[in-house]
Amino acid sequence: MKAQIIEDYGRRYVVQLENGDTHEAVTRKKRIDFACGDWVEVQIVNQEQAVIEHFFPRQSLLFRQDAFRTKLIAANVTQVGIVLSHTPSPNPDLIQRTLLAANAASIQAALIINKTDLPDYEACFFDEYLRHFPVPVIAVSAKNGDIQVLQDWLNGQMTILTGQSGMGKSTLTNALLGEDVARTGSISETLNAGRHTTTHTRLYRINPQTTLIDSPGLQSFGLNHLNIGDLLRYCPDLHDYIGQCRFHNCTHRQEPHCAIKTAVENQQLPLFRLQFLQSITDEIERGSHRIK
Ligand SMILES: Nc1nc2c(ncn2[C@@H]2O[C@H](COP(=O)(O)OP(=O)(O)O)[C@@H](O)[C@H]2O)c(=O)[nH]1
Ligand SMILES: [Mg+2]
Ligand SMILES: [Zn+2]
Repeated sequence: MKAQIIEDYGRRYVVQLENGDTHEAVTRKKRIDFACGDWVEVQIVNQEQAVIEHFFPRQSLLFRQDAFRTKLIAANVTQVGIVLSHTPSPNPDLIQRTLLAANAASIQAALIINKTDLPDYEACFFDEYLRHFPVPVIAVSAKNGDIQVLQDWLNGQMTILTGQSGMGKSTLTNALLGEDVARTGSISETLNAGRHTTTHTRLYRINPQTTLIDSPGLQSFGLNHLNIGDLLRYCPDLHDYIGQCRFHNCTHRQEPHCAIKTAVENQQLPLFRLQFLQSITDEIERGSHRIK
């Protein structure tokens, strides 16, 4: 029987059949290459349980990979919404990694600034930063129900909300669904950080054409699966520099005739993009040495 994975707990899943029934599901032989959003073939065990046999071809796959393992984030999504807020403050490295991974997976992205009800919410975002990326920037307040712009962006799409814990992904999910289904957590003010409350990835249907996936907070986003020579292709703002460095696998550090460094020197490109490229290039290099 065909079903969709609507909850992913790592090794256990919840699947939904086409008639709407849900079952807890496990895989055979400890397979973990399934993700929330996957369409799968299942064998029904009883009213509560099922076994996942295999997945059907995917429209997209968002995943991350550090030196040790690959983690599937979601399958078949058409959009990634990166949720940011004033408190906790956003991590620019994580944002850039998520944007790059989304591009590498041919998934469109937007930056969603939540908590616009907070005073001086704009203060933590340097304008230059938000304006730099050629993606929509959507400002909302889950608390005030000021979410119309986000609703419009989501409509007809299958979207995953990602980002650090405490940004308001689950509160937005509840606001969009009009009911409290996703668990949310309050911010620890002394630590200036959100507590982990969403422990697994879960898919919700907003209307028959619109699907939303809420995910646990991300702290890191490994990009070890990518090739250094492909990185610029996955950054629309850097397309002009493809093939412009002298070395195809330029690490944008010591090499002569580095187009990225020159662009930064000439103030055509912000320094944070060079630093970002250097850091992921180093990381991918370290990963490749380890495997060889
Ligand atoms: N002021 C304000 N607080 C919000 C807003 N959205 C979420 N929060 C709070 O931020 C905290 C973390 O929210 P949560 O949805 O659990 O974040 P998640 O970890 O990204 O899912 C909770 O205390 C929420 O009440 C908002 O629009 N405005
Ligand atoms: Mg959450
Ligand atoms: Zn270079």
